[in-house]
Order: sequence, then C-alpha cells, then structure tokens
Amino acid sequence: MAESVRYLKSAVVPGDFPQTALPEIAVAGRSNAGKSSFINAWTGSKIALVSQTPGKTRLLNFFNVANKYLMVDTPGYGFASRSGDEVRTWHKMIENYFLYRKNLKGLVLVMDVRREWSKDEELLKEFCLNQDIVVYLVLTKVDKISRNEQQKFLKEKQRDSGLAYVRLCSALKKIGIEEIEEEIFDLCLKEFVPKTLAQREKIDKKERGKK
Ligand SMILES: Nc1nc2c(ncn2[C@@H]2O[C@H](COP(=O)(O)OP(=O)(O)OP(=O)(O)O)[C@@H](O)[C@H]2O)c(=O)[nH]1
Ligand SMILES: [Mg+2]
Repeated sequence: MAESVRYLKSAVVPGDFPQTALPEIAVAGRSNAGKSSFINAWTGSKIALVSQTPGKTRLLNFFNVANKYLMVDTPGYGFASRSGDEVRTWHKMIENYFLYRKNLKGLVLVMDVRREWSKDEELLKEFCLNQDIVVYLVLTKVDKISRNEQQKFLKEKQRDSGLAYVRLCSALKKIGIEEIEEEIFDLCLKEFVPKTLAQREKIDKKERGKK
C-alpha cells in the first residue's frame, strides 16, 4: 500500500502536465470500467473521483504517490451520450498524452471483467506497445461473478488481447490489488525510481520550487 498520495493537478495539454523526473503510469479504459476505483484501491485512498454517472473523469488527473511515481487517471472512452466535439477533444487529449509524455512507463488498461475486448482497447494497446510502454490489463469487478466465470473471462481476455499481463481484481472487495501493485511496480517503475536519498531530495526540491 502506498505511504502517501496527493493530487497534483488536472491537465489537458502537454504544456500543463506536471514537470517532474518521476516515472508515471496511466490508468485508462472504457467509461465506467472502474479506473478511478482501481486507483483508490491501489493507493489506499479516496483521491480519485468515483461516480454512478459514466464520464465523471473528464481531464487527465495527476497524482503523486509517495514521491516515487505519478499515477494518472484518464477519462474513459466509449461514453455513448458524449457529443462529437467531446469525443474529438478526448482523442486529441489522449493522443497528446501518450505521444509526448516522456515520463510514461506503463499503461494499466482497466476493463470490466464481463466486457469484451474491443477495437478501442486494441487501439490503445497498439499505441503504447509501439512506443515501448508496458501494457498491463486489469479485469475488475470480479466480485460480481462466480469463480468459474472469472476463469472463463480471464482466458478469453488473454486470448483476445494477446497481452502477457492479464490479472483479475475487485476494487470493491480489494481482491488482487496488492499483487497487481507489486507486479506493476516491478515491471514499469522499479528501475526508474530514484534509488538514493540524495536523488529523492533533488526531485522533491525541484517540485517544491514549482509551486
Ligand atoms: N462491484 C464493483 N463495483 C465497482 C468496482 N470498481 C468500480 N465499481 C463501480 O463502478 C462504477 C464506476 O466506477 P469508477 O471507478 O468511477 O469508473 P471509471 O472508469 O473511473 O469511470 P469514468 O471516470 O466515468 O470513466 C462505480 O459505481 C463504482 O462503484 C468493483 O471492483 N466492484
Ligand atoms: Mg473515473
């Protein structure tokens, strides 16, 4: 469990993204998939907004986790009642983020375990893999189905996504969260997290100077 997590800022364009040397992971997925809930379970907080209404998260929300890395909550795609303009704005924002964010080391793709792998997930996956960003698939809300179904959906998603890392979890019941946290940390963040105290202090000082 993360020691401390704090909200840094919300942003849309690269010029507004927080400037930091810390590595970053982004959490993306379909609207209402459970992204914000997953971030809260991961960080042991209620920092990311969760709502019954799809489309709650509209901007890229940056969080600092224990001064070790940043986590970014991204707005979901596939929200049917969004207007054409909103969809275009979303596309531009996501494209700018995934193309230009140098800090980004891993994508956590969150899906409701019961949903099918679609071309939206495929696009995000391809986009990231082409830039050597690790893609980690989290199938959430497993508390809603039986163990047999969980295994069935897991196999299906492993097959359809072709991804090496596909894991089951429930943000609600805190199932699988710690294992996922450890695995993602080892895969995406460990080698980039400052190792010495001096390095940590340098980064902290830089961040303080920006406020
Ligand atoms: N049963 C169950 N419900 C969950 C779980 N995770 C999220 N939910 C519910 O699913 C709904 C959407 O969760 P959010 O975390 O807001 O989803 P999101 O992907 O951030 O949604 P947007 O920001 O709108 O794209 C909320 O009603 C949550 O309470 C889970 O593990 N189990
Ligand atoms: Mg959200």
